[in-house]
Amino acid sequence: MALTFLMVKPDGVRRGLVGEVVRRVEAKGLRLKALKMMRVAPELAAQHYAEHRDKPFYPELIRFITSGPVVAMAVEGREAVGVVRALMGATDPVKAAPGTIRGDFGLDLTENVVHGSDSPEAAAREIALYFRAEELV
Ligand code: 3AN
Repeated sequence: MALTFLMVKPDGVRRGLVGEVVRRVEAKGLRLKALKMMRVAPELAAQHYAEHRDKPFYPELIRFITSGPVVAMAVEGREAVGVVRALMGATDPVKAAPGTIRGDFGLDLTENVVHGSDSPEAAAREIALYFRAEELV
């Protein structure tokens, strides 16, 4: 079974969309292996977004992800990485198809409700950043 990392970002938590995101994940048939609400410290944010360090939007990314509580999840299922990306929709909510999380609930490119790993390698790295092994059930 494949594993992926999914986060409801601060805008999604603020707007009360945690239940909606979890509902869609579970309704699809994916299984929650871990879930917690937490704040992302600046050091963790820098590790999470290391690949974007040189992008012009990096400071905004760090400011936003540390701006309020998030809900982090480890999600298991067949082809979980691609399935969760499909549930999320395109990075830019303007382009995200209706029926996807970003398509239904977002308009802003930075405040785009959710984050999901983009490869199995990223998923393993991100799950290890956010969870200790004994937190995965
Ligand atoms: P995704 O979250 O779909 O994997 P990435 O990994 O390319 O997208 O980008 C990480 C985050 O950076 C996005 N979720 C989005 O919030 C932000 N982002 C990506 N591209 C831009 C951009 N051109 N301008 C502002 N923010 C961006």
